[in-house]
Amino acid sequence: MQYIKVDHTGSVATLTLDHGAKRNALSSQLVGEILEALDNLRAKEVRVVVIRAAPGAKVWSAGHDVGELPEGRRDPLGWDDPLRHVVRALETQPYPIVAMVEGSVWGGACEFVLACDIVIAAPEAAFAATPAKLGVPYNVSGMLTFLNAAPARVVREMLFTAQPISAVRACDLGIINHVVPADEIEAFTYELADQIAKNAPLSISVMKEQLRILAGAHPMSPQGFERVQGLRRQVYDSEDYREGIRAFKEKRPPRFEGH
Ligand code: YXS
Repeated sequence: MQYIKVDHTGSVATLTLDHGAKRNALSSQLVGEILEALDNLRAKEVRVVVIRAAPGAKVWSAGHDVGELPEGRRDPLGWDDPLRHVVRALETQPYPIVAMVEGSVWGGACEFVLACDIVIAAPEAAFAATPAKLGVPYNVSGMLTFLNAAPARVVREMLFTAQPISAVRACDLGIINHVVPADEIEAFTYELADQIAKNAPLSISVMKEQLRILAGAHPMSPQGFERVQGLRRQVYDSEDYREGIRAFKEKRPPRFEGH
């Protein structure tokens, strides 16, 4: 494993995102390593997995690897996109996943964190949902992840402003579970993980799956889905989408024209 570290003591395991040079961007390689690690841990009858960045990281994850986004004419967040794979994997593991967040969380990494079962953050952490900053049309199941984690009005503010919200505000709103000082967050996180690990794993894994199924039980008519997909295609076929990607790569502010 080049971009993550896996530690496993007893029935609690830890995945540490460790690609600081790219701010733990969710590249296909980093995501592939996470998926492989989660599969291996399932076989080892782990009962809780903690996902964190390297101690003291200023950036937990910079989100989707922008370099791997298509430059137009293709859905950037289709079923087989790495971000979609890892969100589905987090939601379907038969054990709780606890995100321990130090540092800032950007774009698709916000969804990654919100797809975890429990989120514990240091006060300095912040969460920025940034599709609008790049001109990306977020996808339907991804929007549902946000709507299942936060009040719709807050989701709108996060998505429309693309500005970070603090861990304290996210906790006040019930979007994350706890804010714990950085020098106490490890002890707090593993004490909570141990509490989970002592309980009945079968009961917990079935309740997790029940909650996943219920959270996804939002009727959307075939016409509604097709309309959404048609609208999203207008976005990823737009000049603004291409400009957003180009501006990121050229390290300059984008100039969006609305088409
Ligand atoms: O220039 P080098 O080669 O050293 O690489 C730089 C950055 O290009 C790279 N990097 C990334 N590469 C690919 N994808 C990324 N998301 C990404 N973020 C960063 O990492 C190296 C160090 O970055 P640098 O110098 O900017 O670090 P910093 O400490 O000054 O600033 C850290 C950040 C996170 C504030 C800054 O890197 C940043 O704003 N990154 C982009 C955050 C973002 O907008 N993420 C959304 C990605 S798109 C996504 O998640 C979804 C598709 S969506 O848009 O729908 O939400």
